[in-house]
Amino acid sequence: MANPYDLAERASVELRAKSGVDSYDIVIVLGSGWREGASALGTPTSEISTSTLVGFVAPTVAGHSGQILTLDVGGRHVALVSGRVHLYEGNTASQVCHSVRTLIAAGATRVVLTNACGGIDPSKGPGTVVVIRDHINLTSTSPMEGFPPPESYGSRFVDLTDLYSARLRAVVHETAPELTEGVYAGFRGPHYETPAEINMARTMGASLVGMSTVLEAIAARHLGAEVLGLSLVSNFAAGVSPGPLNHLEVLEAGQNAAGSLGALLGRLVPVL
Ligand code: 8IG
Repeated sequence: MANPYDLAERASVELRAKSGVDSYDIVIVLGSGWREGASALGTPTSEISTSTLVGFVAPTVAGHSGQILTLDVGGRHVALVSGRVHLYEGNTASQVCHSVRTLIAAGATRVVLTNACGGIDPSKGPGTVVVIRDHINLTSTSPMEGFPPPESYGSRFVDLTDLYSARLRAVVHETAPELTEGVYAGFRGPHYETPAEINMARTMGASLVGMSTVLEAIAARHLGAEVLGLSLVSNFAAGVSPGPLNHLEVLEAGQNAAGSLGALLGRLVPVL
């Protein structure tokens, strides 16, 4: 097993050489549903396949290689990561966090994690975007398990009291006052939850459930970045609405929301 911090450092050197951008400002990890809308941010100055960078594993979604798109948005150097990888694909926590660590090593100080998720709160139905206020990590793992971080990267331990940056959340609420906040429960998946598990998550204070984001958020905070989490509710979680979950509905919610997600990112990026 390679040291994940060294791997990210090496990948960042490769990325900067290929993109010609010496220091990034913002990285946006695109969850399902968010990729289509992201074209609203402008035309990329480079598109790099993650298969050409050290340490990246390929997403298992058929026909999609991972990509890092570089864009200039109002003078900010922005990286869009498409083709996120998950624990449920058989990856380690370090592999899941490699893109975030690589972009932070390449200078990014703000990390925007987007996802599609299930909604526990009946007032936040499919199509609603929610700002993540906090999370509950139910994956039973941590991206910081294993190798101790290099000394320059700070402690082996990290305080998560302000994991989802209060500053960035305030900026979002100023720019997009229609958005509410919620607590995201991160499960391993890939099965959806039982109604009893959704009851558990609700009782614990969660209003959103998903299979991504929590590990990347921890890894980013550990490396000193500010974290913003944006969830697109794509379905009601198990037991919240009477019927079963339908994967087609999930995909449809993403397609229907694409335009508004892109517009939202376009408003937010210049002020983050
Ligand atoms: I989209 O209902 C989407 N992702 N765990 N539960 C979990 N992940 C999800 C769900 C859901 N919907």
